Amino acid sequence: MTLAYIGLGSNLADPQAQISSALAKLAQLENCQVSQVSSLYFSRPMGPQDQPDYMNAVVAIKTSLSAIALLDQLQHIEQNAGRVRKDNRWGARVLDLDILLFAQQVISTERLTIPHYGLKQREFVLLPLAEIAPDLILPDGDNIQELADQINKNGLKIHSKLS
Ligand code: ROI
Repeated sequence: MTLAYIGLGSNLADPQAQISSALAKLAQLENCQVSQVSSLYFSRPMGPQDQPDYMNAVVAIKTSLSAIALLDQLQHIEQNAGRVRKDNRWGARVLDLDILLFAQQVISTERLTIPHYGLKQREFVLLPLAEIAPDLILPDGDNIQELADQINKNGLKIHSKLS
């Protein structure tokens, strides 16, 4: 089994409901077991500011899937939530599910960049990740808690517990 971390984000169509429902779907995936869930956070949009605030969370899963098979499953969940993948790379979205880390693997292909390219620059990823995995060390040797302590929180706040 591989320990992987997944980032969840939404700023459209009832973000809190989107994230809880995505979590339920993750828990139902075959070959996946959700082992830890962060709090649900409010965050300011990164990118264009003329979009609603986001809700973000991070979960740890144990899976026997390969990284690419996991990505297929996550994209399936996104599509069922009504996510349209088009030219809105920095725009509002109903649901975003990103593989942040896949054990200590480093993957760089057309479909996958792991660790996630924005991990170290995004307070809405680092803080929830440090909440559930403070001792985590990235493949490049950086310590999650230290990165989380150093980043500008940009108004990030805990909204509620997820479970
Ligand atoms: N901003 C925040 N706060 N949270 C996100 O999940 C998020 N996702 C994105 C972009 C548009 C970069 N901004 C975000 O994809």
